[in-house]
Parts: sequence; structure tokens; C-alpha cells
Amino acid sequence: MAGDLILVLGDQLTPRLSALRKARKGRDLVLMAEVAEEATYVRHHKKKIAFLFSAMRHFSDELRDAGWDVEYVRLDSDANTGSLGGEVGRAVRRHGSGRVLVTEPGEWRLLQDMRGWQERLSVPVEILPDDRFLVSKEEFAAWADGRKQFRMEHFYRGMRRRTGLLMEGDAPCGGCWNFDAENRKPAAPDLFMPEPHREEPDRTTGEVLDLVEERFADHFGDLRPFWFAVTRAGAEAALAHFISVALPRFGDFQDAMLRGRKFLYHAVVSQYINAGLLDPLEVCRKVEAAYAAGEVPLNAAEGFIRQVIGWREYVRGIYWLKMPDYADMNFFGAARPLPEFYWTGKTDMACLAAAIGQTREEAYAHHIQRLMVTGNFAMLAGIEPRAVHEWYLAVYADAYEWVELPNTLGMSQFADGGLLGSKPYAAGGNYMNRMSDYCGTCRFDVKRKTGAGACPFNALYWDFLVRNRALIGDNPRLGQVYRTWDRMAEEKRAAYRESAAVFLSGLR
Ligand code: FAD
Ligand code: DLZ
Repeated sequence: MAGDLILVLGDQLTPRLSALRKARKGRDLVLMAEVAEEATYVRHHKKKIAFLFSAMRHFSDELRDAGWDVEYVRLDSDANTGSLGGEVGRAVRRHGSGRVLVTEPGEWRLLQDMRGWQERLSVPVEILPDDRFLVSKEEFAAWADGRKQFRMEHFYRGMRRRTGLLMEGDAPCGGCWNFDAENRKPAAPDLFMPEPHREEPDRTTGEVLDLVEERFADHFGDLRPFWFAVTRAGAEAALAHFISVALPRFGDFQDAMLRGRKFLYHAVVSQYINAGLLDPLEVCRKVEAAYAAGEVPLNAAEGFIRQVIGWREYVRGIYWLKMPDYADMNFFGAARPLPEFYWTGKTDMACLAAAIGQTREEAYAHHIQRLMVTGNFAMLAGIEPRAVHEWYLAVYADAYEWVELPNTLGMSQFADGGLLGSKPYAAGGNYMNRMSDYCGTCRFDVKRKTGAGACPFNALYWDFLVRNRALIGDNPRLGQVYRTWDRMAEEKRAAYRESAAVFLSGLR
């Protein structure tokens, strides 16, 4: 009897993957394929492509060492058809496979494509659930069922109980579910600042870097220096390094931004978790163990664990619950094209230049830069959400639609009208000045509210709120800001609107 063909995708680099668990060594064949379609459906950052191709090649070796028969198709192999469907078809014909087994992909577009393979290839195709997540799509749908509003905090408490992480019986450690109030400190530039774990490219990575340089030269971002880990052992070393040097202050400075400090106390492990090199629950257990050993404070451990078992699972649940319509949501009807400087980094606004500049260099910006700098600006300026979404999907090493889209469209653009979060994350220059040291070197004056030379965030903030008052004016969390606007002198209000109009008219 012909064996099965097991397709393993680039972000499924996990030995306990459901498709591998169902396969039989010695009889079935594992297929992994580098294909142009996956590398170009958005023009991914060069570092992201290099990371994934090198990690895929290393994982294929790991599988072979574990006794699997693996067929690995390189991007530059002559017969490569350029698509996953094409490569599966070619392998089925070549090996006479009796069935295709695959763990469901993380993106809607690919799942739709896969659902057509059985008919196209005339062979049974079984798509298995991805149980690397803590909550299945069905469990999330059951949680969401009947709720008028979805709120991450409610979901998160259930996850704490379910995993037992940071729990004392049925109560949260420290008597509180969430220590965010302690986690909004601005950071001082002279603090000792850890750097993430870096790895020297080995021969495999070197070959991939040359390939990416040749084939994706016109994609966004700097390819070198390349320092991401590309193996499970490397990713584990990066996690251990984070836990020992940065996690203790992760909570305190989670929202801070500093010039020239690209990573602050963040983990820089999302690319590893999302590609399957690190297991999210194991990551959280290690963080919990560091807390239990007295090595990290509770606000740091809780803050970190909430991001992984809370936000990460929550956004994935929303994605699968609401796709495909979610991608087209545009609550504010925003229609402005994405400004060119999102690609070039050439802007006089120091905060945007810093966030975009390091995105070019590292395929990384931390959460507050994504949310409150590039995301906040796009929402205030009325940039079309789909263009914003495609930018985020392309530029970050950790970006896959299941996690990127709800974060971008829902959390940062409020384009879902409040399905994912309770209010728009809108902020003016004061926020940037409080949480960062960007404003000190900026050509714009954050203290000036209107007119030439004033920080554009100040006028854009009010203009956004007033422009969209019919849509968000009755949001209870915005009551105070609208009352402030209503108390403002007429000339001041007019000056804000005029400054915003002048700025927006000059935006290319
Ligand atoms: P840390 O700040 O150290 O956090 C620890 C871990 O928590 C992360 O590694 C990640 O696994 C998880 N996490 C934290 N916040 C979130 C979140 N909001 N959603 C899901 N997981 C979270 N994250 C992605 O993994 N891929 C994306 O494509 C992505 N796009 C985003 C787009 C926007 C507009 C925003 C506002 C956020 C986005 N995030 C995305 C969430 C978050 O910014 C990144 O997970 C984080 O910056 C990764 O860096 P880190 O590993 O240093 O995380
Ligand atoms: C992101 C990506 C890239 C750049 N290239 C490949 C590839 O060549 N082969 C592959 O199997 N997967 C790749 N991926 C990851 C897929 O895009 C990802 O599996 C889907 O988007 C589903 O999350």
C-alpha cells in the first residue's frame, strides 16, 4: 500500500505536530518546500524569509535524524512549481502517495487553497487541527457564543484557571489577576540594557542568505547582519537568555520606548514561538518557574504570561471566528493610502523614524512601537486598514495573518468597531513624550499643540476624535476626552482642525 505524504509548512517546525503524530516512520514521506508564492503573497522582509528558510532546512535535518524520510524542495531547485499546491501535486505523482496529511495552516487564504487540493490532485487530503495552541477554534467559539462583547481579560482569567499558571488553588498568585498598573514606567536611557541572544550564521544560513539576497533583493528590509536563531536549541538559548537577563524588568518597562534601544526588556521570541521552535505553554512554565524561584517579580511573570496565554490565544480565536469578513472591516471608513515613509523610514517625526528604522534593520519592533507609534499614527491619519495590515504582515519576522490581522485591524486600528478591544488606542504627543525619549531630538515640538513645528500627533489626535465622533462619541471610556474638547475655546478647536488638515494634505 502506498504511504502518505505529510506536508510540513514553514511555521510548523514542531516535532509533535498533529500531522507528524498521525504519520508512520519508514512508510510515509515528509514534504517540506520553499516556494515563491509563500515568500511573495506579501513582500516579506528579507530577514523573515531567511529566518524561515534556514529554520526549515534545519528542521528537515532534525526530522531525518529522528528517522523520518524527508523530501526537501529548495526554492532554486529546477522543477519547483512555486506553490505549495504545486509541490504537493508533484510529490504525490512522483511517489504515488495514497493520501496527503497536513496540519491546518495559520492563514485563511492557504486553508481555502488546501480545501481544493483533494479535487485538484485526485487524492484524499486530510487537514488536522493545529493543537499547538492551548484553545481550539471550537473551544473559542463556545467561549464567544452568547457574549455581547469579547474582552481579553475575561478570556485570560479562564486561561489562568485552565493552565494553573500563577495560581494558588482557585486564586491568582498575589491576589490579583493583572499587574498592568505597575507596568507603565518610562525607562531611563542610562539603565543597563540587555540585548537579545544572537547567533552567528552557520553554513546553511549562509547559503540561505545568498539565496535571499539574489531572489528577494527588492523586498523590504536589511538582510545582514543576520542573528536570529534557526534551530530549536538556538531558540531555547534565546529564551533562557531573556529569562535570566531581561525578564526581571520586563513588567516595569513593558510600555517604554528609548532611542537606540530596539529591544529594551522584551523577549524577542515571537518569531520562534510562531514558527513552532518554542512551545508557548513550555515558555510560560519556564517563566513561572523563574518567578517561583524568586528570580523575577510577579508583575514581570504575570505580564509576560498574559501576553502568551491571553493575548496570543485570544487574537487567534477572534481571527478564526471572524474570517474571512474580518479582513475587510473598516469601521471608520478610512481611505488614505499608506504614506511612503512606512517603507523608507524617511520622516522628520523621530518616533516614527525610530520604529520604522529598526523595523527595516531587524524585522522587529516591540509591542508599544507597533501599537502606539506606527499603529496610532495610521489610525489618527485615517490610513486604509487593509494597507496597514499588509504592511505589518510584510515587515515583521513574527507576522502570520492569524496573529497580525487582529492585532493590526482590531487592536491598533479599531477597524472592527470594538470587537477585540474596548476603545481605540489613540494618543497625542504627550503620550509619546511620557513613554519615550524620542521627542527630545525631534524636529517637531511636542509641547506645541498647533501650527508649523508642532508635533503632528497633537492635532491629529483631536482631529481623529472629532472626525469620528458620530461613531465613537458615546464610548464610555472616551467620555472625559470629549468633555475636554467641548470645554475648549472655539479658536483653539479651529486651530487643531486646521493644523491637522494642513498636515494631512501634505501626506504622500
Ligand atoms: P514580548 O513583548 O516580549 O512579549 C512576549 C510574548 O508574548 C511574545 O513573544 C508573543 O508571543 C506574545 N505576545 C505579546 N503581545 C501579543 C499580542 N498582542 N498578540 C499575540 N501575542 C503577543 N505578534 C506576533 O507574534 N505577530 C505579529 O504579526 C504581530 N503583529 C502585531 C501588529 C500590531 C499592530 C501590534 C500592535 C502587535 C502585533 N503583535 C504581533 C503583538 C506583539 O507586538 C508581538 O508579539 C511582540 O512585539 C513580539 O515581540 P517579543 O517577542 O519581544 O514580545
Ligand atoms: C512565511 C513563509 C515563507 C516566507 N515561505 C514559506 C515556504 O516557502 N514554504 C512554507 O511551507 N511556508 C512558508 N512560509 C510560511 C507560510 O506562509 C505559512 O505556513 C502560512 O502563511 C500559514 O501560516
